[in-house]
Amino acid sequence: MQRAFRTSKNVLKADLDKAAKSTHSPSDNKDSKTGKKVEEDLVNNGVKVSQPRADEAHPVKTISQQTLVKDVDRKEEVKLSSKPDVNLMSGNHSSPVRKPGVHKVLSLDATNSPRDPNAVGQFGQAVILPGSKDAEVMKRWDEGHFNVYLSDQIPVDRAVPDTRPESCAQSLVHDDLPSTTVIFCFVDEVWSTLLRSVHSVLNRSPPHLLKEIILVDDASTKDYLKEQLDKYMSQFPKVRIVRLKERQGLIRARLAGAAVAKGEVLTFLDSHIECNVGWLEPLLERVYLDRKKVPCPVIEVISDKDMSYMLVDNFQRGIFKWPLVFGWSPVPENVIKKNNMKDTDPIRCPVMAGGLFSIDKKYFYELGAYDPGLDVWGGENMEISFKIWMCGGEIEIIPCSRVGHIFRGQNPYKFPKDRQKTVERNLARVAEVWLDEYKDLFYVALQPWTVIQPPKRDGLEEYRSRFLKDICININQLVRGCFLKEKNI
Ligand SMILES: [Mn+2]
Repeated sequence: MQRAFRTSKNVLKADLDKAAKSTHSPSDNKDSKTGKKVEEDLVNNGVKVSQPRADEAHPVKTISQQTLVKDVDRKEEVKLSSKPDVNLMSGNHSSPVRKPGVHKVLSLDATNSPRDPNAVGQFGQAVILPGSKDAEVMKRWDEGHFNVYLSDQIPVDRAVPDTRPESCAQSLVHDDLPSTTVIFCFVDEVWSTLLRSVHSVLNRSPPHLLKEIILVDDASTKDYLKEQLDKYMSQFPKVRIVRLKERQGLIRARLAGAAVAKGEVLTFLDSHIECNVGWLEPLLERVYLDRKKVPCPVIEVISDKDMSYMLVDNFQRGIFKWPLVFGWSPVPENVIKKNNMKDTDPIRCPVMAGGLFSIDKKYFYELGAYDPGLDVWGGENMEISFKIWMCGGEIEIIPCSRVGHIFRGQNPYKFPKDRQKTVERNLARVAEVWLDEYKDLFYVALQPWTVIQPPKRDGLEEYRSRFLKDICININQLVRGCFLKEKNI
């Protein structure tokens, strides 16, 4: 499956040549990720690749809103979980033996008050604003680099279409799944999208599995994110706010959230998302089956213009191209046929997009969490992905877990230092620490783009050896292992 990894020296050489010829645009000023653009990329290249972003979209599937609304109306029978069976053994055997039961995944969608079916954007429908609102829309666009004016009109707990493959609602999960802490990190997030993110988790997660929601405020400057947010969130006992005194960037903000998390599993989410029904249990089920599995939901698209909730193609996996550029690639047709893959089966991925995933908390720390030498944002998804695969884990996309995400044309906030340099420096560090001789592929591919100095090696070896020593293999062993498995040797 891991075609992004290569094995022999010949292939290495071919990749170096290819990488040297390829060009990479340093520009990140792409238009917002409309489905059309993504599909064109796929047609042209087979693989969609862009600047490294932790929050890339799957290719969008075009579907009429009518179909979506029909899906929303479909009533799901919700069965409440029965308590796990506990058999107390008789005689001298005093320890209880748990016989885990299973239940149909809970398709919960609670609200505090009845939903208004006529509300703006209800059911994830596209909203076309009259032309007279254009000036207002443009005025507020830069607050979040999406249609903030429209977002503010949409209920914070709107319904979205249930976009899961048909049989997901029938799938079984264990009664005794681990609990999770959901961590949102944000800086100057738009009020309505932050609230919608939090409500979607509160409304659509089984309460016994949601230990808490931690909001990490990475030194926001907006007034409404201070007292007003404290007051609003105080009505939800499960929501806690952690304030960072100085801007730390996404990577260290996540570490701050993880440090105080009480759940057995950490679930990282972006702060401009909407979780779909039944999103959580399928993720926790994978961790329950193997604590080293790192499941990611399918990332669906909330339009930055009309705020509609859009379906994405199935069978997409996260890959990277040199120089460690994240992208999506469809699982080849023959692989789907050969493995008799269903649209509900987990899809193993070499790397994750990075914005949304669950991970066993203990395993996260066994992996050394994120390399603290990484700065602000960028490259952390590559770092954690390599460590997961080298250290006994697996990254999976879970088609029965779906989360909508607003894809913005650009980051609405500033990097403390130069954005491109920060990301490249992070990627170079990841290559230096983990990729051994494969790091040459990174530097060769980078050359047409920019010239950077490799980071000083001080401390890098120590960082790696701390984790590699006991539980991890190196990149060569990983590549060889994947190759041999694929060839059934
Ligand atoms: Mn995002």
